[in-house]
Amino acid sequence: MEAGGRVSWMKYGPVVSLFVVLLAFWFRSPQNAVLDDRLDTVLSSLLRAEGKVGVNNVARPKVAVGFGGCVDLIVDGVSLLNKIGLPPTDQPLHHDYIENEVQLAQSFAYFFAPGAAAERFMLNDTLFSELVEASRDLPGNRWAVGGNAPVMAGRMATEGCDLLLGGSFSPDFIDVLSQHITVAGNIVEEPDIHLILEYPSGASWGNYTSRRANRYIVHSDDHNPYLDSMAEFAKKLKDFDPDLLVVGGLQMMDNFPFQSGERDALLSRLADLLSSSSPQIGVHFEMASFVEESIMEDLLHYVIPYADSLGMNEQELPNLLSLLKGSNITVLSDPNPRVATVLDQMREVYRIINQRSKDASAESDTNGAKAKPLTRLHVHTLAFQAMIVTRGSQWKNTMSATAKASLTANRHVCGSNDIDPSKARLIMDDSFSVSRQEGSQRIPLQETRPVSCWDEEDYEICVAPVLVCTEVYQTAGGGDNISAAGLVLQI
Ligand SMILES: *[C@@H]1O[C@H](CO)[C@@H](O)[C@H](O)[C@H]1NC(C)=O
Ligand SMILES: *[C@@H]1O[C@H](CO)[C@@H](O)[C@H](O)[C@H]1NC(C)=O
Ligand SMILES: *[C@@H]1O[C@H](CO)[C@@H](O)[C@H](O)[C@H]1NC(C)=O
Ligand SMILES: CC(=O)N[C@H]1CO[C@H](CO)[C@@H](O)[C@@H]1O
Repeated sequence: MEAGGRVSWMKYGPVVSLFVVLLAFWFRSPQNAVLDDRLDTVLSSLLRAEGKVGVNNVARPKVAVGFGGCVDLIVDGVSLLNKIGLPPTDQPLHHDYIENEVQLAQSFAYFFAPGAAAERFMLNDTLFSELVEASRDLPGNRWAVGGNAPVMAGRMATEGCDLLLGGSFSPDFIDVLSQHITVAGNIVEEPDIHLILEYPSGASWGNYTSRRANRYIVHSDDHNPYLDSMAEFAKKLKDFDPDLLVVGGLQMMDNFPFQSGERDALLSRLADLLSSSSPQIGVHFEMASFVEESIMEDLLHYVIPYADSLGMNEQELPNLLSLLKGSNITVLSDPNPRVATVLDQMREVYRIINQRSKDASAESDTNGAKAKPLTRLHVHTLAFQAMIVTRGSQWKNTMSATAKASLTANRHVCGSNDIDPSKARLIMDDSFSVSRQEGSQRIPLQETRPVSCWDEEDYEICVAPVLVCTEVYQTAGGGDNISAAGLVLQI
């Protein structure tokens, strides 16, 4: 009986397979098939848009990037908290900096549930060391080169640029950097470590479930807050003669216990460096998670006036705007904002900064330091990339740069250069409104031309959907990779 049974199965095998295949087709809803086709078309169209222009590989563009860097220790956030036996708190709370375990639990819970990116200084060395020790032998942990400046430099080196990187690193750290990166700074024995608590979408910690994948970062730096590579960097800058100067990593100064007047002096030196660079050299400033109001005020005074270009995420944009409008900083904003909301905020930031720059030039044309107009604003969100670029400014290829930024978002988060459409999802709507103002135009998302660009006032706006990665490898460093990838096509 048994043998006969097997024979008949073998005989009917092909028929059964065919039946299974048909069944699969039957169950694959037409809606899913349409979605898959749509995703494939968006992907191939984005790749085409990205490939329209290349980086000049013969005369490699030269980019100087500061400041600092660290070694990232990347772990699963919930596993780490469980390992150190930190119970979920019933009180999610915002803290400017972290002093003890209870504050860590409250602060983590505050950002974990909405899935918002956050980064906090840990004032308690003992607790920080304990967390690092616990992370060292946590299964699945990873070490990586971290910090805004090294990550942006790394991405730009990969894309075909030569780099001058301002930071004080250990010899081991320098060894793993690309050969196209020259370091300007001091040699230090122990690099600063940043602890990256990653979590996927839908992760749970106690009663909390994360609404999207993201990370919570804690650091307790000794070197980075002092921008101690700045003097070396400034010295080498002239000979290096860059096409673009990029500044990031200043959030390491946020809530750091400086002596009085110390931070001011550092930022004032940075302002001198930026304002004394040749006006033809574009300056890009990459924002980050700032919570200390006074340092944000300092940025408005010492850094932003000398930047031609700004890069930031959906949390940092409303924070900056709120401050520009004279209100308090915003600690937590919608992690999945609509296109119209983001564009309105971008227009306002662009308008206010340019107004301030005009006012400043009118006032102080006698004594040196000229404020520059803002000519480029790039906002990266989970669902889409958006750029505002002044018409006739030095920034080229905005459409392709927006496409490249969007593709880089998927590549980084999925951890693979080749984009697999089966691990991607479009979460941007089928069409978006260009503003929240009533009667605003709606722009349909066209699969064959996914990057929408149009003119307004004195600038062009481009918006590209992101093929959101569904199998997250890493979110930390995403903004830096994305911003850097967008910049390389625009120099
Ligand atoms: C989790 O939720 C339950 C029921 O809503 C509640 O009794 C409990 O106190 C909560 N625990 C925490 C840690 O918030
Ligand atoms: C710092 O952390 C350690 C270890 O968690 C803790 O014992 C100590 O009380 C903390 N210090 C402060 C000032 O909270
Ligand atoms: C805004 O900041 C001021 C000064 O730090 C503070 O007193 C006030 O409570 C804050 N307002 C809000 C709404 O957070
Ligand atoms: C996907 C991707 O390219 N991610 C990169 C982001 O930047 C760091 C530093 O340059 C790289 O190591 C990652 O591979």
